[in-house]
Amino acid sequence: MSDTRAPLRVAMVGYAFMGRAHSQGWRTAPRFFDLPVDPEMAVLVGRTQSSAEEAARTLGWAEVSTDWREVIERDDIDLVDICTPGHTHAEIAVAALRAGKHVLVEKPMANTLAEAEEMTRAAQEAASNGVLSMVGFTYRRVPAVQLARQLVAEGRIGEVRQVRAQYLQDWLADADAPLSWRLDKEKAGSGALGDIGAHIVDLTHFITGQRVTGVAGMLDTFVTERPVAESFSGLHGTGGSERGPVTVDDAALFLGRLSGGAPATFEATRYAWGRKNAMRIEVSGSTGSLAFDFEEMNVLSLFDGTDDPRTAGFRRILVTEPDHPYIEHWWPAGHGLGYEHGFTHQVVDLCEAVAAGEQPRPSFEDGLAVQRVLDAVERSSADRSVMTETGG
Ligand code: SOE
Repeated sequence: MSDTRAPLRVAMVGYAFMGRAHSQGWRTAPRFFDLPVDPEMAVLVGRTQSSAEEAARTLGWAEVSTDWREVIERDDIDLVDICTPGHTHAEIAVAALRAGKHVLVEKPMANTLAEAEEMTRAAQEAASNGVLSMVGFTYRRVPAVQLARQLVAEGRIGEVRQVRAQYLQDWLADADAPLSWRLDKEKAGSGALGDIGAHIVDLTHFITGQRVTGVAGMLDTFVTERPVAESFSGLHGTGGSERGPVTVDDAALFLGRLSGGAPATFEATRYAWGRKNAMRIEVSGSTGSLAFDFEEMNVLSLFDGTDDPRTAGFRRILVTEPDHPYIEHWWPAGHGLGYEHGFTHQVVDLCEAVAAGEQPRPSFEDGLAVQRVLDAVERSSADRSVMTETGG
């Protein structure tokens, strides 16, 4: 039977860690979900022809190019997926939107607030011509996170009183872990703040349905020089004797106030020995609490404060039932999902939005809301006056 669905011809720029994760999403989504469009992994764009060709072969892209400007002008491309370091996001995204291509951009959407504002303006203009855009905050697409949002919206924990959000990793805890673009302010914009702090800000916005309206922040850099990388892949590499400067924060801690009035605490660090990808959020409400930790990503914990105190306790919900978000398309209950599934769900949701001509979320406006928080944390940290001296 012939496929009557419209093709969605994708060009992806970048093919390192995030590019591999996005490729997995594009390949897998049509195999497990009944998509309303037919995504085609058309062109992979990289800086070097031979490396791009090798990546395209491994990841399953039909063609390669070393010129994103030429690719975004092509009539046979519908969507541009941007998986490059942050300093290139704004230029590629704005140009692609103006060329009439839908855009998916990795988080954080930009390196600066000004870039994020420019991107949002371009997205709003493009939307009036039916051109859509989305930011890749993939953790929104973890089933347990979706369930948390549903339960908060249904009032299962009452009014949101407090949020505790942490993102703890340890891939930089070793002072000899080598430099990469993620440690270079020119390329990454910021360190733990934008790389992983952005995720917990977005998650707080998503789960509570509220925005962070004010912050008091502290940024710290513990290791100011590191070995220059001789080889690097994903988050790890080897360095030689030459050392270079680290120009971003290693840890970002901040207090926030949510639009509904609740206080929130945030901690993003790549220095928490033993914590590999502990993205945690706990929301305490007026009648109960919810807790999530990505290191146990198939679980959501719910405490109902109205339960009989003799038997009350955190209920450990295994979010693998067919009734849970996205799960009916996967494995039988208890078989569980992993990191890559968020990227597949992202493709599913994006394809559905494109087919319906509806704004996908997180929109560039949602990404801008996160960027405003990151920017405010940087300003707050630079302004030491937010610290009240103890005299001790
Ligand atoms: C590195 O800290 C990183 O790869 C982030 O950049 C990703 O967004 C996160 O999903 C995993 O950790």
